[in-house]
Amino acid sequence: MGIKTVAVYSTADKDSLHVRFADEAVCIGPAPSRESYLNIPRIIAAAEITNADAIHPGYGFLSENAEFSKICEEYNIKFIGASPDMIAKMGDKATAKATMKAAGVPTIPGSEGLIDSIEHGLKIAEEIGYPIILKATAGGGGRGMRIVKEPSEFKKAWDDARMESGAAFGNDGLYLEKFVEEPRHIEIQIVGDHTGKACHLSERDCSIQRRHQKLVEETPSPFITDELREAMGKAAIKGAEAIKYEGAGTIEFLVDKHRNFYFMEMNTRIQVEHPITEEVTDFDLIKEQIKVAAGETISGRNYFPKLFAMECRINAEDVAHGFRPSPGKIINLHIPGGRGVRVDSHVYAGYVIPPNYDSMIAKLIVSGQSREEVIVRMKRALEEFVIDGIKTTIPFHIALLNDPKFNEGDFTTKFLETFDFSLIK
Ligand code: MV4
Repeated sequence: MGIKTVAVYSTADKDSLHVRFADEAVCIGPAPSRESYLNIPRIIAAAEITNADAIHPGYGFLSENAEFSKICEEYNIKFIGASPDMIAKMGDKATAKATMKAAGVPTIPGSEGLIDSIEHGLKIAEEIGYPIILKATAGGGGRGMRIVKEPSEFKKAWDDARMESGAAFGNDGLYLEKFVEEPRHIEIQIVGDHTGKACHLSERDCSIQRRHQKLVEETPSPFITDELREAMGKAAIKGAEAIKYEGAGTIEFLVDKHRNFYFMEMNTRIQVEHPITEEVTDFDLIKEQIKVAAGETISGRNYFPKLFAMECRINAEDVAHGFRPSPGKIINLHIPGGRGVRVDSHVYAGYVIPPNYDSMIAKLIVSGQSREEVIVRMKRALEEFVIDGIKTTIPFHIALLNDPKFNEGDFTTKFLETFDFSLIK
């Protein structure tokens, strides 16, 4: 777009590629994120001294922080993301669910808002039937959640979930819903503009997760029919337009084995897995975010892609030892390429992966004409990918892509719970 860029970085990231490639770079503090990437005054100061018009927050750290969005507003720096009110409303999961339900988006049967006592919770659980799940309203990513199979387990689950969410989020509010067994995690990418119009870019299947960390995402979902895609797309747009959502966002759904779908959460940021949607739609989602932030309107049409794409997250982790982090120096690096192969990364040969942050070091994104083509192309790319000096999730991905059930597209969010990791080097 011809826009000049300023990178901010902590001392731990001084050698990262984004720092080298940006037009300017400002160090905002030491490795601990509280003192750098989460330190709002330092980031605002970096924007002010470089005369930045806007801040793109990426997908971690302050990307869904209402306070940061508000402070950017106050300092006349355009936050390329959701408004403070939107972040707050969707960040409170019980409020988000009630908002979507009121808009006519299907939600999982459960409490109307928060539960105020064990007796109250037991009564609702009795009505909807066990198993149920208790969820932290401030949660997300699986923290502060407890499954309750029968009334005798309720009190302990309630106490544990309250304690955990209070400690983790400073908010111990819980809501309750029917527990959906063996669901799929399927999310719809949406983009909205300032006129209140939203469109969708179809779905991503993110069911391949381990401990709430996504490892592989793909589009289209092998489980989704054309009719279901249309219904989920319509529901996502209805939800987005009801809240006048502006920018790129994701509506996450749980899909049960009967292909009923239910709103789960909304992400008010660009996500790690957005490139698979880009590969099948030809949208540059970051460019869309910038255009919408600059006040442009969207085309308004919905996308039902004919192409297929998959992303494997390459993490610096030792799969054979429970995916434990494996930071250190990359001695030798070969990045795969060719038609339909995209690698998004900040690393290079000689780079030292710091132990301070998330262990994702690259995204390998493959596209093609069919799911079968994507899988063979992905296997070829994974085998060509050389990252010497550290352990990575590449051997896991190769094993997964050789799994018959995965090849059939027969998997739910529980798939990796029974996956045999023992043969992976
Ligand atoms: C659920 C569920 C089953 N039933 N809600 C996990 C993270 C949070 N975003 C919501 N999660 C779940 N909510 C009901 N009513 C199962 C999960 C869940 C899950 C969801 C998506 C992807 C992976 C998951 C792994 C375990 C549990």
